[in-house]
Amino acid sequence: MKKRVFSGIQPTGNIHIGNYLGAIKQWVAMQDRYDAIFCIVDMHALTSLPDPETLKAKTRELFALLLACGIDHQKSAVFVQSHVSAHAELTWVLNCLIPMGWMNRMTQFKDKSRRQKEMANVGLYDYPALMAADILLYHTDVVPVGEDQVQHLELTRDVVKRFNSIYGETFTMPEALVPEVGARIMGLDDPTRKMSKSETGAGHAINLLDPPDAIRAKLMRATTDSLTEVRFDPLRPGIFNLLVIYELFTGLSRPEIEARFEGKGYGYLKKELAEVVIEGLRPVQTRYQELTGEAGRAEALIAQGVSRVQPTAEQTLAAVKEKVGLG
Ligand code: ATP
Ligand code: LTN
Repeated sequence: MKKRVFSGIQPTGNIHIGNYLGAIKQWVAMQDRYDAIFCIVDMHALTSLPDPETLKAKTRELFALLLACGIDHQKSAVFVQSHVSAHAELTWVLNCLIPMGWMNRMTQFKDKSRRQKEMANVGLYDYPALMAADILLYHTDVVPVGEDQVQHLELTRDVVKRFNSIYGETFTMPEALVPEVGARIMGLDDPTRKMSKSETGAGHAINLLDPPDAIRAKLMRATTDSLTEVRFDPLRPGIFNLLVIYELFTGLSRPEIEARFEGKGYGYLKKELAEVVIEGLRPVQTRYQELTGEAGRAEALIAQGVSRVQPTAEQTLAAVKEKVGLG
């Protein structure tokens, strides 16, 4: 039997090459070896109270983009979190089991709530419990995530230990899988901060649906330094980031890349990189147009995704309710 992989992505903002290189590409590569489920976590996105129309539109856009990036609907299940109500229901049970002390340690909540103070919502605080429910409903073995999510995975593992020790063996113990290269693509305007969907600066991120001219313009403006040598040097974050993007799009080795740019300036690298990124994204953009161009096609695939995962989610939830005495 293949191991179960589960991961999630929020339908907020525009999907960028950081999401693609750091997450989606890994997911695509995993679908043959694993029994994979990918979830568009719209209930997690609700914690930032997006405009309702935008949330709905972004959920559909992201669904089509995941398929356009190469997630194969025949091999993997892709679905929308809020379409399976077991996620919310299991979250409540987990809420009653998770000590506040565990939640109070979550650095993502501390970071995200700092600016909002008392106005930070309870959903944002409870975000890790919903994430644990996502993972545990499907008996997940492996969870591919970025470094920033490892603490949430640790909490999920603690929940498994606690639940299983109180109520008997119920949940599968999941493991995080953090990619090495590309774990963190940095912002083009500020290479000391990770490329992020919630940063809105025009030159910050390359989005998967950006037209070629926008990609060229953003890369030409990317922040570098005042040196000239093109080398993989982590102490020069701007040029390092551009080289990592080049590496991930071309699959070339670092010595090969350094040899290719020997004696050439930053401008040359940026021009070459723009063409590599444009060519790399072209098939994704073409498939996206095909999928969304046909009325009703994406909606039908969304419904199919739900029907594939719902039975497992409901079975797990029923077992949990039985164990804790609900019903
Ligand atoms: P935000 O920064 O607005 O919270 P995000 O861009 O981090 O959003 P998520 O939906 O939180 O996006 O993450 C989706 C996936 O993309 C996760 O697996 C995450 O680790 C990965 N990811 C996000 N940003 C980057 C990045 N800059 N480099 C590599 N991977 C990233
Ligand atoms: N919190 C994650 C998204 C997410 C997720 C999950 C990832 C929600 N539920 C379950 C893996 C498994 C993020 O912000 N990247």
